[in-house]
Amino acid sequence: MKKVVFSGIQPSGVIHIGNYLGAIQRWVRLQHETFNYFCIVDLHAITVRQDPEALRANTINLAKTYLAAGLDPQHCILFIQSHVKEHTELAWLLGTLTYMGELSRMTQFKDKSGTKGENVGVGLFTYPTLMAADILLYRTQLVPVGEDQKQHIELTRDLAIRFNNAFGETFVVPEPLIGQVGARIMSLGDPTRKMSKSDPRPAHYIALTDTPDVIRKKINRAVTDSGSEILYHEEKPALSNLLTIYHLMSGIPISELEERYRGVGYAQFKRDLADVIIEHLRPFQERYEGLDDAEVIRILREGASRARVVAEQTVRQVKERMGIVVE
Ligand code: ATP
Ligand code: LTN
Repeated sequence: MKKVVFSGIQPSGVIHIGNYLGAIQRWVRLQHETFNYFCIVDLHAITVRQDPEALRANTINLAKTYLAAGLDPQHCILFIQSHVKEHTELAWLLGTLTYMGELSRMTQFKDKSGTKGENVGVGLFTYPTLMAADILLYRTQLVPVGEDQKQHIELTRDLAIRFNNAFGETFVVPEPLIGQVGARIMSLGDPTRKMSKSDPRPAHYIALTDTPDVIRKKINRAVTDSGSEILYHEEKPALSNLLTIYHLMSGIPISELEERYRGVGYAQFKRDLADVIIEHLRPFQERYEGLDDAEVIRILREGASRARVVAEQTVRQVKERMGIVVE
């Protein structure tokens, strides 16, 4: 039996190489060995204010990104979270078992609520119960994500165990699947912060749809560390990040890259890195441009109808176990 995989990305902006290297590229490699659900989590995206037109466009573009990156609808159920209403329903049911203390400790909540004080949206706070619902609806065993999501998966596990203890064995307890390298690609402008879609400074990330010119400019302006050696080292966070990107886009081991660029200046290194990224993204960009909206929407509808069958069963079982009279 193939293991069940679930993962998702928010349509909250343009997809960058951090999302790709930390998540999508790994999903593509995994898809033939597992049974997969890859979701566009629009209900998570609206926990931060979205412009409606932009949200609509980002949702379709994210679906195109999944397809152009190589996710195959023959092997993956691709769908939009809001198309399967059981996600919100299970989120409510799980919310009744979640502690305020647990949610207050979530790093992402602390980061995103920042300076908003009393005016922070409730959705940002309960975000992890919706994510737990996403995962638990499908009897998911593996959740391939970047490092930043580890804490949310820990909470999902705790909720599954808590529910099972209270109401009887119902949920599968999922495991995170986080890469050794690339699980945390850093911002090009500040190597102490992760590359993020909602960063208002586009120069800090490389979008998968950036043109070769833009990629060259962004890499050229990427911050570096003091000194001139090109080494992967904790005291060189900027260079370590650029070497990681180079390695994952070219397949060349980091040690070999260090060797190759010994005594060579940053300028040459950056030129080569930009070329590697441009070449790696070229086939992706060609496929992306060739995708037809109507066909993409058809794939998403079909995905939702397949996902719904499983989601409905899970919610029914959960309600029965909790003593809710089902229709
Ligand atoms: P936002 O800025 O809107 O919060 P994001 O860029 O952090 O968005 P998400 O939609 O939250 O992206 O994440 C989608 C997937 O990409 C998740 O699996 C997440 O762990 C992964 N991911 C996000 N940023 C990075 C990064 N910098 N490096 C590696 N993986 C990442
Ligand atoms: N919170 C995740 C996106 C997400 C997700 C999920 C990832 C929502 N539901 C379920 C894996 C499994 C993020 O990347 N910000």
